[in-house]
Amino acid sequence: MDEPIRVLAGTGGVALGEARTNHFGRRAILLHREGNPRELIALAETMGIEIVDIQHQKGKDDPRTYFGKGRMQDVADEISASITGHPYHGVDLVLLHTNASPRQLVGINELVQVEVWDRVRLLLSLFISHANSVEARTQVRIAQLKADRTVLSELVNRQLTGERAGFGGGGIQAVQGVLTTVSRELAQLRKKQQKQALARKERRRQRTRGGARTVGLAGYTNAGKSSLFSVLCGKEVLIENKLFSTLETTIGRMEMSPRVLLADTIGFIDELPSDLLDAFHATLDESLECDLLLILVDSSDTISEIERKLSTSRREVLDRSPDGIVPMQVVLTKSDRAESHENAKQVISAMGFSEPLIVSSHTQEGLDELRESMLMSLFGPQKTLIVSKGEASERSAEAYVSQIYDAGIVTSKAGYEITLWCCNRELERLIAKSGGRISLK
Ligand SMILES: Nc1nc2c(ncn2[C@@H]2O[C@H](COP(=O)(O)OP(=O)(O)OP(=O)(O)O)[C@@H](O)[C@H]2O)c(=O)[nH]1
Ligand SMILES: [Mg+2]
Repeated sequence: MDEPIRVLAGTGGVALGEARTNHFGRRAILLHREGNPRELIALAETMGIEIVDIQHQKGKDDPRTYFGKGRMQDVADEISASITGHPYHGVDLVLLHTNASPRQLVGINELVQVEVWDRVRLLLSLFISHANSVEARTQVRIAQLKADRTVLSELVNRQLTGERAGFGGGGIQAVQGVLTTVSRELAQLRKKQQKQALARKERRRQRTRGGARTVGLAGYTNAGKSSLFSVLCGKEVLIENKLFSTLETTIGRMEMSPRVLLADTIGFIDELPSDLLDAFHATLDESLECDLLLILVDSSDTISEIERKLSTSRREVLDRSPDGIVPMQVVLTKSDRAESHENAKQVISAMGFSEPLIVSSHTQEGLDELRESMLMSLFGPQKTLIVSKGEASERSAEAYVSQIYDAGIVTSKAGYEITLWCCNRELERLIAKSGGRISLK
């Protein structure tokens, strides 16, 4: 494949140097108008970016420069005049607490002359630095190129309307050339993504052929999905106190219940443009197309955060489940960090969910109840089967016992009485094929 094109969405141009993937230690100023910028600050901190100043302006967005032009010029002057010792010294990034239009990104960049990221560009850069598998990189690159294309089109537009002088030596042709290359790379990446999605589908078909059931773990980013996955499956996955540590789906078998598959996946976040989330649809679908969906909520969050994050998770799940709704169960995680769960329970029930389960992956509190509730939802109540000894000439009872072990999850055995979790269809098949040797107690 050709050398990847160096475009930095939001800089208002084609970046000539190395495309950066590590932003640790960068200094930024944050501009915001409405809403609470806390989540944006957490995203920047996750990447090791230091926010040296937060500026606020009331009122409506300026369609060209987000802040009013005069105020933005003041910001630009301060950045360019800053000397050693000034808080703005070394600032090479302006963050906007909004999903900005390409026009605003380019307009601000022209004034401040440093990189400009809105929420989408910040998330993209975060995804790029966390993508460490071929599939995640393909997904993120698609999202990045789509975002870059809008900025490039804005540049072409400005040059055509005479708002901006030609870019670099090549002027408009250079930018149009890059646009063509971006479109070509996007087409190649989409093909690659389709192949990856097909391979995922095939793997899923093979896994579930033997009657395995899948439980998806969904929830806001940092809710504790990977931690729960790891403790239930005994399989190591990346767990970090960072937003978007996980970018793709990992499947594991639940310990002691190999017929239950768990799917850990990328988390949700508010106001993620659907274009961006669409880039992850193959990986997300793998965990959302399941028999039971656990929606994880961090119980150590404030009540209003719990409500906001749960409603975002629900909306994203429903938007992505056009073929009908999978049973959902809310799970309050990190119970060791919350003093009381009563208010959280009330909010969750007011949102129409059934009583949440409460767990801690760290102390293991509530895990047995969670496993039991998952099995109940997947297979219905446990059943007890009796294997008759039969005549001496007949097949040994042990052979039937072993068939029962293959068909479900056995929880106890007393002589030839066996109690297990097993779906009704499988149970009926087992009994019908046993010629009267297996019966329900
Ligand atoms: N105290 C406590 N911390 C927990 C628990 N479960 C998870 N954490 C912490 O919460 C942070 C996020 O956990 P992850 O399991 O990576 O969360 P995630 O939902 O997979 O996050 P992303 O993949 O980034 O969306 C980590 O620092 C975990 O150690 C828990 O039961 N108790
Ligand atoms: Mg994770």
